[in-house]
Amino acid sequence: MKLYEFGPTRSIRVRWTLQELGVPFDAEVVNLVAGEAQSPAFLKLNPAGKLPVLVDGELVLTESVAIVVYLADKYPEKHLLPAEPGQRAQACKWLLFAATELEQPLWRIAKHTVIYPEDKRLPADIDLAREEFTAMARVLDAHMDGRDYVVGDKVGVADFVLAYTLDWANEVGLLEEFPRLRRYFERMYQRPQAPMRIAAAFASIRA
Ligand SMILES: N[C@@H](CCC(=O)N[C@@H](CS)C(=O)NCC(=O)O)C(=O)O
Repeated sequence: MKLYEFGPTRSIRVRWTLQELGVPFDAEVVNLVAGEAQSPAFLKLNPAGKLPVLVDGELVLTESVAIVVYLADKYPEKHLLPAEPGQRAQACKWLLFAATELEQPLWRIAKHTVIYPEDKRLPADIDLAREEFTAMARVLDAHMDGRDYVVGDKVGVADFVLAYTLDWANEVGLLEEFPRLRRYFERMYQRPQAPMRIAAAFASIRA
C-alpha cells in the first residue's frame, strides 16, 4: 500500500489509521506548496488534485473518510469499525458529522483567511463559519459526556478523524469553550501510534 501525503493535511487521518493498524505501507510526499498535486502524474491518480490518496494494488482511493473506512474493513481483526450494523452506522454517522458539520466550516475559515487570494476572501463568512462550527461542536461535546470514545467502548477510525478535526479547530481557537473536547482529542493524540499534531506537521514543512 502507498499513501500520498503532505504534512498537516487530511492525509494525517490515513497515516493515523495505518499506524494504528500496524501494517506496512510506503509513503510519498506530494508537496502541495510546490504545486506537485497538479502534476500530470498525480492528476492521473486523483483528477481533483487533492490529498490524501491511497493506492492498494489496483485500487486507487481518494477521500480521507472513504480511505479510513476501507482500511478498517480490510483489517476487521483490528476492530477499528464496529461489526454490529447499528454501532457501525453510528461510527459512519460521526465520520460524516466530522467531515460535513465540523470540517466544512473549518475549511471555509482556512479558505477565507489564508488559502484564497486576498481579493476573493469574504471576512463575513469567517464569522458565520465560526458560529456554525461552535453549534455543531456543542452537539459532539454533549455526546461525549461520560464517554471515552465516540462510539461504544473501543477506539476506532471515527475517533481518529474527529481528533484530527478537533486539533484543526483548536489551532484556530475554536475549542476554548469545550474543555471536554480538548481532553478527548489530546488523549487520542497521546496514543503510541498517533501521528504528528497539526502544528508540528506545519513546522516540519517550514523547516
Ligand atoms: N474531502 C477530501 C478533501 C481533500 C482536500 O481538500 N485535501 C487538501 C489538503 S487537506 C488538498 O489536497 N488540497 C489541494 C488543493 O486544493 O489544491 C478528503 O477528505 O480527502
